[in-house]
Amino acid sequence: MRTRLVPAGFGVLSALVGVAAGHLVAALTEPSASPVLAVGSQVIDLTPTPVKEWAIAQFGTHDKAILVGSVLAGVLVLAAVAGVLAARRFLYGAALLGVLVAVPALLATDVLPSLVAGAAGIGALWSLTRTRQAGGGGRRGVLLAGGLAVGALAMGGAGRWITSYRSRVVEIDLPAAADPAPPFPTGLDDRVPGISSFRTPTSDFYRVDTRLALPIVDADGWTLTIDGDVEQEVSFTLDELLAMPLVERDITLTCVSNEVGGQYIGAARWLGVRLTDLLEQAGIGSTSADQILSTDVDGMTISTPLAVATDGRDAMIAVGMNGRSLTPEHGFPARMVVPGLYGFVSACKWITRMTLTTYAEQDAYWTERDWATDAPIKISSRIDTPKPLATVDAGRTVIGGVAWAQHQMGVAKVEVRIDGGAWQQARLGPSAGDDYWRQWYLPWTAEPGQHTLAVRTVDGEDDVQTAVRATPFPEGSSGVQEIVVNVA
Ligand SMILES: Nc1nc2c(c(=O)[nH]1)N[C@H]1C(S)=C(S)[C@@H](COP(=O)(O)O)O[C@H]1N2
Ligand SMILES: [Mo]
Repeated sequence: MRTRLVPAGFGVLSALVGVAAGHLVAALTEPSASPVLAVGSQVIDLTPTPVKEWAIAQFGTHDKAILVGSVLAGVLVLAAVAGVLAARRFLYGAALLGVLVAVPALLATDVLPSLVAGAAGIGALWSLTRTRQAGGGGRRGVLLAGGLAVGALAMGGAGRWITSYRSRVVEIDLPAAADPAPPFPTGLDDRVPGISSFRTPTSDFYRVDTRLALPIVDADGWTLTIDGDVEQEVSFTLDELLAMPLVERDITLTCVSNEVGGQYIGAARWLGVRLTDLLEQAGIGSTSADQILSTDVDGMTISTPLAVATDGRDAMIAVGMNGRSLTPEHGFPARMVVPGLYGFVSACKWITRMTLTTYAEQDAYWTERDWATDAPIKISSRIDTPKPLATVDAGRTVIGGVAWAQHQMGVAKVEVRIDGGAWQQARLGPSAGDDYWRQWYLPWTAEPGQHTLAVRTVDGEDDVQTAVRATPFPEGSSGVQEIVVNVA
């Protein structure tokens, strides 16, 4: 047993040296080409939709950390086997380690990190195996192993630091809006403790995308191209976009994966160029296209129904969020925002291209995976306070939260039901427009015992939030949130 434990450890250590070296090289070139991330990205793309939904539901925003951890664990187990093999026939072990590294090389956009990972890993395995076979199992072996472990830590740490440095927030000077939003009203933030803030701070804004590493986009070299079925292909640099008249709007973004009562929703003030102003320059007067196929810096695609995006709503290519440039997480330097459509069919981050085409001709990432193509955000509402299963002091308290009916003439009413009784009308916070969510609250004299609270929205067209449950796939969840609280 012990005789195998040491070579297995050599295998694991060699793989760590390789992975760390690959990570460092990727940090300097293309961070997403780091070997473990390249495999992880492929797993994300190949995972069937129901499994993805399950993972998002189980692990929430930790889904990616868990995925990367699992890939790394798998690599290390196989690397242990490679170490044991290498102790008998070095070539076999080296070959297995080579295969482990070859897989990411085939999947990544850039093979250099994988090649370096392979060379470093096999080199480490060779030196460890040889030192032991030369009878240097004692002090020299320990020194070598220690040195390699420190080296792996240093390379991995340096890679991390370089990546975060390169994807740091870059502030661009944003011109004032030609068409500003009205002054932002004071919400209920201070009056109803525990309620979502009326405007979501960028640092708290939910993040949903398929990426494991943030892209590194150089604002100076970035362009946005409009092509496909247009009169003339046009491209804009960031400076050219900023020189156009900018609109400023308060818009609530929602993810189709948001479960009833979920957290994948955020409300911000966006600054950008009207989508129709850009499309006009390309000329779409006589186009037969029915979709805008947006492409991001790495080729991720998002489709948007052309008719919806150009129906007069405030669709834009945004360059600013909450008064600053976009952060790397939220699409720097530019992204699409379309009020009323779920993010997966509208909100392409790190956008570089809009191709006018048809759904019959070209599929986007989610369309290929059978999600809806035209997906308006369903009206819904959420209880922020009290929290599910919370224990509340008996007496006067408040039930409060947010409700949304983007682009459906907004939220007209919010109703709360306590213990299956009649729906009672909640009080509404101020309005920041129909494309923005609304805060609400209901004073409540809580009697001791267990209580069930439910909430629903009525929109400006008198449509009532349905109680019929639907899963996020394929066009968004529905149902009424119901929570249980204890009053003591
Ligand atoms: N390039 C790119 N853009 C993307 C995505 C993505 O995976 N890649 N995800 C979309 C989805 S599903 C949503 S809900 C929104 C989320 O935007 P946020 O992360 O800024 O909240 O971005 C959209 N834009
Ligand atoms: Mo989403």
